[in-house]
Amino acid sequence: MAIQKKENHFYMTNHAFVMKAEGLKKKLNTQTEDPTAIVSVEKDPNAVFGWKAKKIADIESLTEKSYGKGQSLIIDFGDHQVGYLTMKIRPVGSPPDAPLHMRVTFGEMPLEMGEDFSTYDGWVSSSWLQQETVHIDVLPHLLQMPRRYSFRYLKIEVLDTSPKYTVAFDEIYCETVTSADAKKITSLTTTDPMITEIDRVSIKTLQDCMQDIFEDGPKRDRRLWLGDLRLQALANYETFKNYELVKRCLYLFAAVTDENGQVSSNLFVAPTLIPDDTYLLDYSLFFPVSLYDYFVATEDSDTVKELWPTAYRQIELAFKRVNENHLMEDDVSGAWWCFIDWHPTLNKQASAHAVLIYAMKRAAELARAVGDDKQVADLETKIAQMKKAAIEYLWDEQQHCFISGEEKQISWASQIWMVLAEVFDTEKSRQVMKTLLAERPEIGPVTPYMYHHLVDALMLIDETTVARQIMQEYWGEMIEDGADTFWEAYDPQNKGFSPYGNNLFCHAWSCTPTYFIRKYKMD
Ligand code: RAM
Repeated sequence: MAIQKKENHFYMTNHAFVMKAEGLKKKLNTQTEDPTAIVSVEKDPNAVFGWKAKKIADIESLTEKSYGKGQSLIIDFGDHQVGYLTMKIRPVGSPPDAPLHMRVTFGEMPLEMGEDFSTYDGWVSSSWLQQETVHIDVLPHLLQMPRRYSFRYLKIEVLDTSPKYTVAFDEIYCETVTSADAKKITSLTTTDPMITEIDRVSIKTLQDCMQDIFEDGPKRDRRLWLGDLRLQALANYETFKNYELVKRCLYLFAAVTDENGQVSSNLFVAPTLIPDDTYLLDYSLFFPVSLYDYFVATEDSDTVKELWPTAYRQIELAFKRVNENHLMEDDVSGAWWCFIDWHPTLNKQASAHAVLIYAMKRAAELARAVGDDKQVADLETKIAQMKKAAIEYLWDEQQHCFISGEEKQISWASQIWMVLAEVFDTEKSRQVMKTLLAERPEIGPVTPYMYHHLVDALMLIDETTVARQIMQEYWGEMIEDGADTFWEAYDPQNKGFSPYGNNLFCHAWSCTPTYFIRKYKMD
């Protein structure tokens, strides 16, 4: 993937859309969460990330002990939290004759409590690691940390006090924030404990990512990405039903496009609304798809009417890559042109071709809703042409699978997306999935994002039992491996895999089992 710094990144702002999005911003729900235990962490070769936590004392004993130079403690909040931390710190001994100097580390998993952050050498910035050092001049002190953290564990290291005093912690709590309303969740009827647990963890994942916008991850990037938004919105319709938040995010994307009208793959919302200079073909196409899903969930035709031109434009722009044979052109420049999944050697041509068909189908429904018959007809012609091209150029009858790119790569992603695009009828698609699951090509899914599409494809062809089994195995294994919210990346064949050299745990795009469980009454 080539990450380029662009000197001139032009974009256009539709101020009316910005205002509309701002008008939909709501006060976040807050709650105070107390820690549950004092723990220690130790290396464990059997743990996915090499570390495990062990309770060493009840939280009630917190106030009994005081800490001096070189001493530390680890607090467990018992579950994943997103919010602001407060600590009541009291000096013990002589009057403090020097400031308190301490380091505070927040971690979603035990490994972040065990490993030394200074050794981090992944390619995303180390500034995302949640660690601060603070000096406190006057004690006792109520420390209210100004930044928002995403964590379950908290490590406090006393770097120095003075030989004459130590410090004790009388109270530690987290003020959590979310735009999700837990009261909206209805209970499941299942007696299957695994389904109940997968549903609960999915909802918690979604809840912790629902802030002013649908964030991709509450620890990093804390940003609105279209691919993530699409899946979060689907899970949200079945759970929290916060339709306004989806609407807000759709307006935000439509408000800032490049000079051609393309929506960015992701947005910054502070200090002001700014589109990132990364444009991805599939993510832009998920704008019409997300608008369609929103329409199905809400029947809000006013929003569809207003955002339809932006939605249609994404289809038009994607066509710049479609050649005279109605085939999506591959990109051989090495640029990051399309996402699909984080597999490092995945060829994206076939998947991109299929995503465009998938998006056009939804766009045709939107065109129908806004009453534009010409666009409906045009889209339907293009869908038919591209389906034909998929079979002609990307289908290998002998190997019974779709191929992609110059090297005719066979991947899970290509088969899954072609099934989702309904290039074949249900029966033939079923055969494609059967071959896929029997042959298990090497270029497999590496994130819950791709697993979502695998389960989705199986549901589409009514392979409910297999879909349920894969969902249970994949997300269930993550729970067994210690997930209290679902993670950004998880490859059961290569546990601990991370596209960045370090892992981001709680992550939006992994929250969709609750969507499947509730939408398809999998309980
Ligand atoms: C990651 C983000 C996001 C995803 C993109 C493609 O960095 O966390 O979830 O949509 O990449």
